[in-house]
Amino acid sequence: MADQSLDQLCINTIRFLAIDTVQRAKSGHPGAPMGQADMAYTLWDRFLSHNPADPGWPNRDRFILSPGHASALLYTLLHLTGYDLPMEELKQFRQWDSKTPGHPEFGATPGVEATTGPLGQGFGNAVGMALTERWLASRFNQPKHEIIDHYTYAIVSDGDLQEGIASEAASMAGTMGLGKLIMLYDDNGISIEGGTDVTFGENVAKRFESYDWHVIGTIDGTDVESISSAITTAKAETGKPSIIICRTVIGHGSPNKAGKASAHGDPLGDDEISLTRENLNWEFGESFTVPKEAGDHLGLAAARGQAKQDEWHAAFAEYRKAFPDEAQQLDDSLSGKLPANWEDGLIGLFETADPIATRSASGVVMNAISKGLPAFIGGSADLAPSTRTALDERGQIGPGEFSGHNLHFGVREHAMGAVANGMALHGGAIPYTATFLVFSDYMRPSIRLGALMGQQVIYVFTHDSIGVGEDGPTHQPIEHLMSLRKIPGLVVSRPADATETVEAWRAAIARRDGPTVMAYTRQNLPILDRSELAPASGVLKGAYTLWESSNSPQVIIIATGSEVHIALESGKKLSEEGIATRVVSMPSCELFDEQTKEYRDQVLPPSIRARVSVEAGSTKGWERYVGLDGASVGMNSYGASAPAGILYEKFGITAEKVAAEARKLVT
Ligand SMILES: Cc1ncc(C[n+]2csc(CCOP(=O)(O)OP(=O)(O)O)c2C)c(N)n1
Ligand SMILES: [Mg+2]
Repeated sequence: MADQSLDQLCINTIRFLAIDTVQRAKSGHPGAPMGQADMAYTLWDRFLSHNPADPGWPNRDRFILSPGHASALLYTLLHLTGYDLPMEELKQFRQWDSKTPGHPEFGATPGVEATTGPLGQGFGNAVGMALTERWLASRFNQPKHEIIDHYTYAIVSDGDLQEGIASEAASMAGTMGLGKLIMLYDDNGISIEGGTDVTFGENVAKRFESYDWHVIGTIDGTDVESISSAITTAKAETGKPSIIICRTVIGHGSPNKAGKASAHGDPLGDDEISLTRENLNWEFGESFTVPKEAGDHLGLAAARGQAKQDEWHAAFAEYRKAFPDEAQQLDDSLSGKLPANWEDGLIGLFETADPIATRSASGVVMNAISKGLPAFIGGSADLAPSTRTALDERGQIGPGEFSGHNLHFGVREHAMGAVANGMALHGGAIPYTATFLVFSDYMRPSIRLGALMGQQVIYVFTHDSIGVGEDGPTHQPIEHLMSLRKIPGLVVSRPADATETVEAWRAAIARRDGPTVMAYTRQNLPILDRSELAPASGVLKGAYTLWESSNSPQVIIIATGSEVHIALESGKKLSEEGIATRVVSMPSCELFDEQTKEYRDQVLPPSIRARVSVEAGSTKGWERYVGLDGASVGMNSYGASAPAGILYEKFGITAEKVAAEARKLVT
């Protein structure tokens, strides 16, 4: 009995701290934390293996709060269990420079495992984390040495489950049998517009059963013992992911707002807080009160976590004795250190002169990288034969089988993006994804979050222009390159041939603190003859002078990817006509923008204003490099279904057109 009342005291401590946090900020979401407090407390108090003193400890359980609007709950838990998040930070909720932003942000707060807020993304991240745990476990664990062995827990909400991305990720997780993934569904029947019954009448239990999940509940989401035994049951099922359907009440305890949408996104207000205190027999009139017994009890997490971590370190020391090479490899993967020789396989590739599509060149490079970089893992959304992203000799990952390196995301681009973010966040993996560039739209929200979180995910996008040809405008990207370039923190790379592809990969792997988009052609491209052109290492600087007829050019042609060949042809034509021309290959605007002004001015001297860009995509944005006096050749309409060569002719992306634009600028 005594313990039960201590549980209640702790739960109400969490509940009221979250209420006060939102009230002080005069903005935020109290209702979800109030309803989720019981299940979050039970999970954190009785199950979650974590160390507040070392939030990055590799074998900790992961906890994702997918409805990020409930952030006040997470901050409260972090504060009370002893993370470096003082009460002062709760009082600075949502304020400038605080560690308590409106929605949880990875990197801003110790213990926040993922940036959440866009509903459904956290669900996908959790799947990626659980998958990575299984992958590392199956590669590194040895009999009697379960060195990687943790759970991934998530709270998910009505909104999360309504988002399609959750269905994609759930289907994948169920098929793969991610038995150590456990989700608690905050089934409160309320979202912003009111009762979910107006739009969400499905049977969630049956839905998840059909995904081959282990479904528990509906249980009373306010009953500690029910929640506790449900989590125990979930842990016992090792072959399937579990979802525990927890019936809760949004705004739990508030006499006038409980169960109503009005509890979702507004502070309760002082009067309602008083009524809630009365209603829940909360005897403390001061806001931000932590009763000593509750603080002491929740604070036990610190010693418990440290003991867990110490135990793990001791086990890892034993493992290291028995398996020194594996231990080193695991250490390197988890710490994000690239093996010393990872680039060895890149030497001497593509000495042949046969034309090759950059997608195919990329496939060769990826296989070379894979040999020296065991953390490299990924797959495509059912397009590996087209995107050339299979890692030969690296084995498959599939239902119940996690030791290979080739993932099969299925035709699920959006979940692919979120799962890959989760993999990168987990640590120990450098994930890549793949599909056609035009379908980057289907994963854009996750790409944006990958960039916001500064995660190293490499997005391979092939079929990168109207060069796709006969498949027609549905498959021909137009605005995609330019719109991806507008995502802050994302590097877009579009190499011109096989040799630039090698360097583009080198840059993407070296970029440990952010994602990279790789845009590759379907069609073959000649290999640029480096005996007469500048070396491909210029790619590492984003843009470089590939060729020029004179070192005081009258006109500069800037091109990316497949259009570099067109630029070279027109440059040579112009120089034969007596117009001194420079051709700049610019595979990555972002990497170029990071260079010194001196270098940038060397490649694009400010005094030379006759500039033409050529890229088979939207021209809007090229003004940045060609200036107001320049011209751009590209695509500002949809393409068409026809052979690629015909399309380039018909849409005027030709050496003649580029030369004509250049002539206009210099005469
Ligand atoms: C992708 C996305 N769309 C819309 C929103 C805005 N939004 C925030 S919470 C929410 C729904 C709230 O319902 P639920 O998930 O059940 O949370 P509860 O109200 O129960 O706390 C919406 C639409 C969002 N955060 N993400
Ligand atoms: Mg809800």
